[in-house]
Amino acid sequence: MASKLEALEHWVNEVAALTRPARIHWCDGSDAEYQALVQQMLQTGTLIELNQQTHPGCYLHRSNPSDVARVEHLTFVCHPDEQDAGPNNHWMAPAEAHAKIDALFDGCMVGRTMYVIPYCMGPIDSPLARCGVEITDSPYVVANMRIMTRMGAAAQARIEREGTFIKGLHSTGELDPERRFIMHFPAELSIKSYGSGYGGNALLGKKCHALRIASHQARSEGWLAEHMLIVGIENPQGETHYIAAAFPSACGKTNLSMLIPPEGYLRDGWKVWTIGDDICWMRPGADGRLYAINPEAGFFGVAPGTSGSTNHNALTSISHDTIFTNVAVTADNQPWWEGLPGTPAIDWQGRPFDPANGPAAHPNSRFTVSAKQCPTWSEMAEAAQGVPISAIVFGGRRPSLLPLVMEARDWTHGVLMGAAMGSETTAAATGTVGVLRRDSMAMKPFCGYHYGDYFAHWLSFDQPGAKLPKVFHVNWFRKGANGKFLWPGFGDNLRVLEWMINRVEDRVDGVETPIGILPGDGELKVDGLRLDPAQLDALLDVDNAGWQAELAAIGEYLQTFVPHLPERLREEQQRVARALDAAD
Ligand code: GTP
Ligand code: SPV
Ligand code: MN
Repeated sequence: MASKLEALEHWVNEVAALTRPARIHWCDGSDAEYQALVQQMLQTGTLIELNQQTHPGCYLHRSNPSDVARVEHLTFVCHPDEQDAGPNNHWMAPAEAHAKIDALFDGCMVGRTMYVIPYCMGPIDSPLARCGVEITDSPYVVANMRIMTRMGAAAQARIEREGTFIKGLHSTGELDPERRFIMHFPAELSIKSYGSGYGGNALLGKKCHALRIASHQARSEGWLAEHMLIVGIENPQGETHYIAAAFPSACGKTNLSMLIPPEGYLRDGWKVWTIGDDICWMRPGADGRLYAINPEAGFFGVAPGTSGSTNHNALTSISHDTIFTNVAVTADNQPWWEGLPGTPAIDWQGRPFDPANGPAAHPNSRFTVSAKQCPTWSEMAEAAQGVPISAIVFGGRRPSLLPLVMEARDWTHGVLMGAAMGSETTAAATGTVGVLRRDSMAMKPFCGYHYGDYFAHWLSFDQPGAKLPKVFHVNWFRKGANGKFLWPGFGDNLRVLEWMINRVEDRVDGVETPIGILPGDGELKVDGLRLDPAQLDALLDVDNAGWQAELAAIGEYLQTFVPHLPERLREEQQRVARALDAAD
């Protein structure tokens, strides 16, 4: 009988014939392989050694200055049916896309090594996990994939058993922005990425596979592939609730997933357990609850703003065996970014630091680190069946209007809250920063199919026997008249999570408003916080006129997904709009 690896071998040969590498290396995922790659990259200058006394096993990579973030305008979903991709994606016909990108791949690996990376997204023995193989000519990608996924022999063995895998082909090419494409072929279960070596453009297991292709598969198979962190909150009684939260890129997922409880909470015995910081795959279990896994094995986290006071757990995680990308360095060769003490000597481009050149670290500079290095990493991240989700949280950067927290009255209202999400753009993608845009479920750059169908898929989980999580919306970023954030954020966000858990457990009532249920008087624990009562009022204020305008804008936005927009969502938007009018 032909080996199930035959399909893989056949594809590798096909790619080699097109790209013509000098040699082919099949990655086994071993420590020795990783060390050899690091040594090779140190020799070629792809990696720079950082201070090994203070940061053992830590290295710096400086990417091409034109290649520092995801490129949404060059990212395509190439489904045979243009309608399937929806207005939320750039679309190209598959034949045209293949022709365009294969012309770039033609001979692109001459003189280079072609790496074959078998990987598994999710615990290797999990029925929710899925495998893929990335072919790349970038040793930096191999090293990052080793940290970010379960990569190597075990994944290859699962592929050999199952015979199915996502095909991802990547080359850094010439790093020419004019010769750069990130293409997805959901009907062929394949990805082709050319001309970028950066994060979500190049580590194909992450956004390309685990979100764009996986969301497509999830729709037809009855599960959800989401841009969400997963965190466990253990109360002093030892009960743990798992929460999944979708915030757009650079809006606080990594921070919330490993938060450190405020002092009083620590004293009382609250604990935080990190399952994932970016991606969540979930499906209904036999008991009707949603069960979630983190398909990743590492964190590709935003460096700037990460400090001992904001995210001590991240700082501890990245004190050793970490790859830094586009950060600055100090005079004694330690990694540095805005928010850390000390001063930068060399900026992210390798120039002596000069404030006239902008920030020392690139605003989208990142660290790549194994999740196991996080002090709050949970063994449950390896659980094959995943963890049961008690609450789903949506949120974004909203300087005004959106309250600190609100709860959806039911699943349909929750789906509307997710669909209506808006956030100011960040440095995680190229383009203008700080403009408000709709980013439904934080999936605007990542949903691999029509948003209208995606909303319908979300609604479809509301079935007899389903024990769905409660849905909430948060906003850590509301500003006061002085332009400063009203809410301290970070560790203190646990106060908001506690209120959610109290709602899940039916221990507090909340207050009904037209936009949802808000914390009632005294329900949000703010003791020990320097927050004057007016500030708390401002955080929880519901501005009726502002919300009427918001609902009208949401209505217009939803209209862009007609005829795929589910009628139930349209009716829900109208229900909330009417409730606001009645309260006027
Ligand atoms: P991606 O990896 O791009 O998906 O981002 P993310 O959602 O994981 O965002 P991350 O946690 O890395 O936070 C991004 C930025 O927001 C950092 O500079 C943080 O310091 C800042 N941030 C995170 N949480 C809070 C918060 O509660 N309040 C405030 N004011 N800033 C926050
Ligand atoms: C994001 O932009 O949401 C990230 C970074 O998590 S990247 O891997 O580049 O997508
Ligand atoms: Mn992300």
